[in-house]
Amino acid sequence: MNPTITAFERSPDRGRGLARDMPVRWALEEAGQPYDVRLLTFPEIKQPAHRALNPFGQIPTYEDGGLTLFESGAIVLHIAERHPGLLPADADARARAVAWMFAAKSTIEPPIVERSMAILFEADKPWHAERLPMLEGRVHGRLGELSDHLAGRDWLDGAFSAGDLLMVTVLRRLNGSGLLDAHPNVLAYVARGEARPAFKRAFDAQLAVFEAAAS
Ligand code: GTB
Repeated sequence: MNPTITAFERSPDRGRGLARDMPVRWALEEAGQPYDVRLLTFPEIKQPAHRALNPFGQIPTYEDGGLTLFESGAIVLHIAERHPGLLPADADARARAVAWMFAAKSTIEPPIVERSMAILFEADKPWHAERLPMLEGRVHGRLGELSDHLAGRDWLDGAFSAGDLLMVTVLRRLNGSGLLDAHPNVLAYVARGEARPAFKRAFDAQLAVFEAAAS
């Protein structure tokens, strides 16, 4: 039996691959692991049946045999631990790759999400125009540090790993914002991630879902 993941029937990102089923799909594609997808509406993810899988009523979830997981980072780690190619064999290198997974989700993602939330939900507030440059300054701060680290490197630590997969996924939220343009190392890094055949397969799969719902 294939593992089953959940995703939005009609993603609010309109097929741009920004919802959090994307890193899970990408990891499964890198692993060469076929998977099934259960598509859900927004009301359905708030029903008890889905909350039994994810208490927060969110996608993605992952079910494989008796195991149910939520949190995209934990799901990617689980896939990476069970398939070759996403974590190094050497124990120290593996620990560093996991550190980069945490860095993506807990150091880089928060300022990016805070900026997105401000644009989505606070644009009508009188203080929005004053607050936005501060939020963008925080994003630039992290991107600058990441850019320094990426100088002369293709990936965060040696070969492509689950750390890169999560980092590229998080950074893609800035596509189209113009913020990455000031950080050419980061821009090139995201493009390297997006050029991977497994990324393209995952992207096409989620886009096909959105197109089917829109037609
Ligand atoms: N920490 C969790 C994880 O990483 O799995 C967060 C999961 C999450 O935020 N899921 C969202 C969800 O289910 C869908 S992806 N939300 C419903 C809810 O919380 O009630 C979120 C998303 C959608 C669109 C964009 N975008 O357009 O950029 C980005 C992210």
